[in-house]
Amino acid sequence: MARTFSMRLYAATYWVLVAAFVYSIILFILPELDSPEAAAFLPILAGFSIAFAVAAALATFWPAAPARPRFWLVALVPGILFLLLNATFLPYSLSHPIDPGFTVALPLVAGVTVLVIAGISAFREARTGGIDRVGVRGRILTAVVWAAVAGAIATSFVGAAVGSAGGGVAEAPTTTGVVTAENTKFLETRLEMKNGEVLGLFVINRDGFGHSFTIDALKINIQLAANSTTAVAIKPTSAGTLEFYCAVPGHKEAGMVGMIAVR
Ligand SMILES: [Cu+2]
Repeated sequence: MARTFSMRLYAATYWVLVAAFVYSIILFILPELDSPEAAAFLPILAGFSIAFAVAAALATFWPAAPARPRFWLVALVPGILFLLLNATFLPYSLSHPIDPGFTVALPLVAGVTVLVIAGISAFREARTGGIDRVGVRGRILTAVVWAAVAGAIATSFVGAAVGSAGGGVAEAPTTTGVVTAENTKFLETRLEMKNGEVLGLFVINRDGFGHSFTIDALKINIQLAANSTTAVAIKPTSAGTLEFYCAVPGHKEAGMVGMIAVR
């Protein structure tokens, strides 16, 4: 029995996900192995990469696969499982295209969605003797979906290269300071300034992944691209303490939080 369009789409999508995983391991995990967070994530990501590769290989090469309806559903499990495991991080990554996580999160969500649709279609086709159910419209729709995903990823690369600004005030600093993000921690956690001053802060991100520099009280929320330096001008509205932190889920708890004492 020949493979239908859904079955070939299913196999191709799994290969794309394997490629995205290998990409993220090489780019985000291997350079950061000295951080416990990255080291803990490596076996999980490697394990899922292998499971995805096995599913992709069976969907591509196993001669009996087109005649086994249940295979197409069972092989969905690793994809859906990985999506569920990352459910808490995905909204942040998807809404922050400047974050390198976006380059992984978008193909992951789009890929698993396509997998589920193609898997159900392949299941029905395998049950009914391998008759191709996807017409020209379905194929055009598939091409449009993948073109949109590719376009969004390309845009995020351009955005990351251009860097991001925003937040802070458009005034010349009267004093300066530095905050460094390294291994998902802010190295400087106590800064001081006088009320009425404008603090010109250089925020250095030494990590190979994105962070944010966020001060809720001043409505400052700046995305820090991987290995970048971002300048922000801070003008407090009153004396007191300003909390700054990274808004990426889990990072504040990991140590990305500090205070600016305004006297
Ligand atoms: Cu962070």
